[in-house]
Amino acid sequence: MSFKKNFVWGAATASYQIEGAASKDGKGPNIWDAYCEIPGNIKDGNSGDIACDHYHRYKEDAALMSQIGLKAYRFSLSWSRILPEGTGTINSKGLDFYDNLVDALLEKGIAPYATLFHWDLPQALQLRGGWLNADIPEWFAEYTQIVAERLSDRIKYWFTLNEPQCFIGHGLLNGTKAPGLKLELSDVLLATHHSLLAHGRAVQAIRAADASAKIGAAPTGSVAFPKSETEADINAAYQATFSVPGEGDLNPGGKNAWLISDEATWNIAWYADPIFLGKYPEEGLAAFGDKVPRYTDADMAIISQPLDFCGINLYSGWQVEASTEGNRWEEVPMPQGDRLTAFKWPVTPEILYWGSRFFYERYNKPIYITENGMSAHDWVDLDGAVRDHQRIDFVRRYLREFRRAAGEGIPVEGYFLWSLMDNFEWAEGYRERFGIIHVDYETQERRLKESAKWYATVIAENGENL
Ligand code: GCO
Repeated sequence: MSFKKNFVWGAATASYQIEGAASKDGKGPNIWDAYCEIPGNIKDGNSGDIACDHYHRYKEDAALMSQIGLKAYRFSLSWSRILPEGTGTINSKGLDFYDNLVDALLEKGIAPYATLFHWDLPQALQLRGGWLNADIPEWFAEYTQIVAERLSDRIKYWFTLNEPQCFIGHGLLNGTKAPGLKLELSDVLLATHHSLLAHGRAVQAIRAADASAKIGAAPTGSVAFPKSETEADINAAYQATFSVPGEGDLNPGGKNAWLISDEATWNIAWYADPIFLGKYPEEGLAAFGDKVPRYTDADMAIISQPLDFCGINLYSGWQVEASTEGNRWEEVPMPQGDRLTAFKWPVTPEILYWGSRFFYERYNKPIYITENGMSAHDWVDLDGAVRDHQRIDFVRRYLREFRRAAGEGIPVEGYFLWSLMDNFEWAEGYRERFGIIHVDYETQERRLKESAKWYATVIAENGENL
């Protein structure tokens, strides 16, 4: 009852969070470069200008990955490094960087898993309306085609968009992430629709370059898990996981109280149902009413291009039970003083089992956990070690739940720990450390934390002794 033999043990990062070299070698500015310049947006006035300087240190980083024994590395490509204006002229040095990175990984026997978009939209495209512009699916297809034509001989696994819930919900609705807009719901839903079309057009572009490519999406979400394993509670948790709260539906049932309380678009089904099932969820259509943009069957056909797997970024969830009062579920508050990460996110390992099970039930695709991990108050001890025992315990508990899913026959393909290294945590700047590799931002010195050494053992034993 364990992980399959060729289970993919990996770690993940994203371009803006680690690369640095913000204006090096012809890279164009992206919305995060612009957002970070505005005082007050980022803690301590920080930015990703230098970050982990991965752009110059990728070889060293690939060597560290190899030391940990990673089988795979999930990274994202910076659109404006490759196309400084978002479309048109290609910056060949930008493309070379990813070419070299992929070669460095393959040399070490590490499979590259590429994410095409992890939030860093070219600023030039933002100035043309960004996700609100109906041309953006074509812009994204153009960029994807360039990347796929150059790299699909060596990259065999692709993700299109990382967490549209975040770059739309946080970026365009509540304005807490770049580009920091607070749009009307109808505009947000239009941007969402364009992002789904962009996903579909990218899938087509990758398949055109390489018919054997394996492609998935990487949405996120807050999975609900049942208080008990009765049918009623399990059903309540499933319903809660895929529900679509309506506009003004503040914090329904306490949902996501820990994360976001007022986002109509923070949910799984509105993004994932069109992709995997070819339709928006009825509940959302009813809740959003005439705010939903007009769309056609042809749109839905593009959006629901066949995929090979389902990736999910899972960090924290919420517990529910069947309701006795006519609601579909009740949230069960976590005990006072329960485990929280440094970011104050509840530790809820159950979601790796229930998330995999629910996503597989609903979408019927092999599952990758594309991100999971925690920020902790890590520092270098006097003797030079970084003893992040809470991260070890966290990952261990989550992986045990994931192993349960594997044992029950759910096709779980792989796990990407977030993150390979400490990095720029968006509006939090450098305060939240998620890495299994410690980064000293003054010297750029890397140091394996205890968790990296522990993870190396887990990988070597294929998760047998968790
Ligand atoms: C996300 C992103 C990552 C974050 C990580 C920790 O999930 O928000 O994919 O870029 O850094 O999740 O917050």
